[in-house]
Amino acid sequence: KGHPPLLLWFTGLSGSGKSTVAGLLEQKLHDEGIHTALLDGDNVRAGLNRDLGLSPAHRRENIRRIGEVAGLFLEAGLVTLCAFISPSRQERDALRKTFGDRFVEIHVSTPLEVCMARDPKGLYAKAEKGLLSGMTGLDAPYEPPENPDLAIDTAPHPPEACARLLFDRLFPLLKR
Ligand code: GGZ
Repeated sequence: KGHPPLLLWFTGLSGSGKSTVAGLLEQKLHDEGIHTALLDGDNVRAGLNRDLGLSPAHRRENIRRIGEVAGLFLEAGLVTLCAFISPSRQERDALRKTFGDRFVEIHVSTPLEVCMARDPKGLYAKAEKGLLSGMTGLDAPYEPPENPDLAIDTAPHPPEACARLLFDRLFPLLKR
């Protein structure tokens, strides 16, 4: 009985749909009796990491701390979903090194133009007006994964369909 702990790591641009799809996937896993935890910008940057901004050093520290928390959740046996831009390949590769086969990298590969059109928080518009600097994808780097375990573009499909697709790929890994 039970299932192996996994770290489902969502990486992608702001507005790519990471949190939305991760949240829907979590519900589906939960419906199958799988114990989960979800970490994303909304619950981590408001509390644990509220002292951190968006400079390269702070983004690194953000991801480092999240990796530590994820490690504790894995030890507790949870399937842990993390949804952060995590723009740096080096940091994501470090997570893979730490967690080995338990680390599942999911690239939410929605194109920048689509993210910019969505612009749910108005950040891209602000950045284009010169009111915000260091916006990922514009004047701050995003390094896409070279070999993600899974990739999903949320432009052509609604979030629910994206979550279903990921669920169908991931659920077999959880049966032992
Ligand atoms: C990127 C920014 C920026 C800049 C504020 N660049 O999509 P959101 O709004 O809701 O989530 C983003 C969040 C960045 O959080 P992460 O912890 O995922 O980033 S990282 O992994 O790089 O540490 C975005 C908002 O903050 N935001 N300014 N300049 N996103």
